[in-house]
Amino acid sequence: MTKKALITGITGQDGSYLAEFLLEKGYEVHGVKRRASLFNTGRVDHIYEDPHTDKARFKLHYGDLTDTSNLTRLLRDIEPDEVYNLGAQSHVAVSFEAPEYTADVDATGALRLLEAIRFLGLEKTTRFYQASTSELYGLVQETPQKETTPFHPRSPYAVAKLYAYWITVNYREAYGMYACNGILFNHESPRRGETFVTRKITRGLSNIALGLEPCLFMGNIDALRDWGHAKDYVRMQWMMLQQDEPDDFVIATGVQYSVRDFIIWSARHLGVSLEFSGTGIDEIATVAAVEGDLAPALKPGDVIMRIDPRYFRPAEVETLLGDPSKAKAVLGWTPEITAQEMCAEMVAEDHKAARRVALLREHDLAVPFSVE
Ligand code: NDP
Ligand code: GDR
Repeated sequence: MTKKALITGITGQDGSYLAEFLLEKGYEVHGVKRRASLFNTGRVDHIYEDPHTDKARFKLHYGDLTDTSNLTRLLRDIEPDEVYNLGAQSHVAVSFEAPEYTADVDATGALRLLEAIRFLGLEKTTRFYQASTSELYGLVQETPQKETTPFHPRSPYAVAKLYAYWITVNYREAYGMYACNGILFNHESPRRGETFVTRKITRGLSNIALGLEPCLFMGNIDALRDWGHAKDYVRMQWMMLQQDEPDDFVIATGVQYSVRDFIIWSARHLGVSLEFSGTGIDEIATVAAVEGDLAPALKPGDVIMRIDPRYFRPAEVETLLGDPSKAKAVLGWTPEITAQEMCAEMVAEDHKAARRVALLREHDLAVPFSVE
């Protein structure tokens, strides 16, 4: 029998990799996409299948985590074997601007799905994955962080995700549901949203290297993160739903770097070495040397990074470092792609995209281009 999966957040970074992964495993994959005034399926267009053929195994449905009747109807019609709840207002800084919406989607959204599964009598047949997060640890109580480390969330996003974490545990305990939390540390890829720090850096520096942008404006570059690759992490999301008993797992690499490190690597992949000077909000990064031909717009002495306090958060998560021992011992999972390899891949992709824009401009062909 073909297994059926329902993915919320299928148009996002993880949703797109997970959909690819499950299709390769032979699943019929259903995804929830939001109505938007512009196309928002860019990350999954390459796996789109014509719904007019009987054979299509990839199906998109309009929906929203704030809409109970929509979610209930989808679950009733699809009767999925596995539900992956990846949909979220996932930006920590934005959650301070839109806290109530973030709670509605990220906290109550998880409850809506769990309750719909139960209401429809699917609680013994449908397995549920909740996209939990290292942001739960926030003000860290123990390093490295593992499944037993106490939580101390530091943003409306993290507080909403704390509710989602516990309601998942609660439905497992109360109704015997196969429901799991993956406590995932930061994971990135060339498909990462443009306003998360890694992608902002790889995209911004690629644009600067080609003269499309003057300077990168950053927030707290001393923040420390445990960065993995999204491809490695979606594999683990699936593995978590294939066990005999449901459980919660930390997914991380166990290695930590600073945002400043990520800036240095990204510049290096463009043949640019940097010098940092100044402190606090006066810190800047200046080009020390340029090698090769990837950064024709740059020369020694150019300032390509400044601090803009606009990007500081009302409460910051300064440091995160995960201990993935349990995932390794129980599931045999280890990440295959290092943070440095991932950075190289992201820079290569963003530099390619920047070259396309530069070329079109050179020939006086206007293209839509936005800078954040
Ligand atoms: P993205 O921001 O790339 O994707 C989020 C997805 O959720 C998008 O498909 C988005 O749709 C969708 N979405 C947003 N609001 C709603 C809503 N109201 N109803 C339905 N869908 C909605 O996130 P990632 O792929 O990076 O992350 C996936 C999940 O994992 C998220 O829940 C995130 O919080 C969590 N997580 C991510 C980590 C990471 O480092 N990437 C680490 C730990 C947890 P649209 O495309 O229309 O905006
Ligand atoms: P995070 O990711 O908040 O950890 O949440 P993000 O990449 O946004 O920030 C990481 C760290 O970098 C610092 N930072 C900046 N961040 C952004 N976005 N822009 C900047 O200019 C900037 N300068 C410095 C931040 O302050 C922070 O310390 C991500 C999301 O994917 C969540 O959904 C997920 O749950 C967690 O990772 C684990």
